[in-house]
Amino acid sequence: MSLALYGHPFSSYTQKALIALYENATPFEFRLIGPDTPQHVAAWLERAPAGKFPLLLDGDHAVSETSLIIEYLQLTHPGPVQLLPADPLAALDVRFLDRFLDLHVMDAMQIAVETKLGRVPGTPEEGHALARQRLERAYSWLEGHLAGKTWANGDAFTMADCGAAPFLFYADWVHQIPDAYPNVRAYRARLLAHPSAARAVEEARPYRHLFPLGAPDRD
Ligand SMILES: N[C@@H](CCC(=O)N[C@@H](CS)C(=O)NCC(=O)O)C(=O)O
Repeated sequence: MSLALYGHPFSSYTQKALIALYENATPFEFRLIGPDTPQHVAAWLERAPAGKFPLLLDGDHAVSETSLIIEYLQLTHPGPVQLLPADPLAALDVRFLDRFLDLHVMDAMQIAVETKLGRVPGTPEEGHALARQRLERAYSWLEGHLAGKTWANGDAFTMADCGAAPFLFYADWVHQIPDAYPNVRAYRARLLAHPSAARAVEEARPYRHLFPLGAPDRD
């Protein structure tokens, strides 16, 4: 079946799915969700249970939630790069890291964005302060965890790294990773130099001005 991904290049979750697709050179059609493509918006909304993107369409079968999209791709369109280890316990470690990065890096970063956009209660200053506090805690844990590792789970690039690239990319814009966390800084730099992640982040460059807190002039 042919694959289509509905999303937007600027969206960190879209980038997470794109990185998985690029990593295995999986053929797919990208269907941009935007004002110029109402047909894609309609097709996506019809199938997205919570109105979130990205959404993967495999023929008539729709898959939401990026972690599940990546797991689905591995099951149905496996490539040379195994984004989840075959060993179930090792796969659990990757799923934990994927959750940690999503819930404690991405969600923390989003607090600053959501308060700035007025989508949740609180002032932008309060939101930014809370985001910084939570990101500091996440960076601190990651600093110890990443010691001696190339990627989040060790030597192999996994599903956790697909999310880590866009999440740490934007998190650093909200709360710049302090010098006290050299492992996290080096990991972010390695991610941004990794071809699949570099491609996804580069494709978002034309949209950076949309970042509501103002886009810092750094990658
Ligand atoms: N847990 C979801 C999160 C998806 C998500 O929040 N996507 C954002 C774009 S980055 C979105 O759809 N935002 C639109 C909205 O919340 O209205 C996943 O992993 O796919």
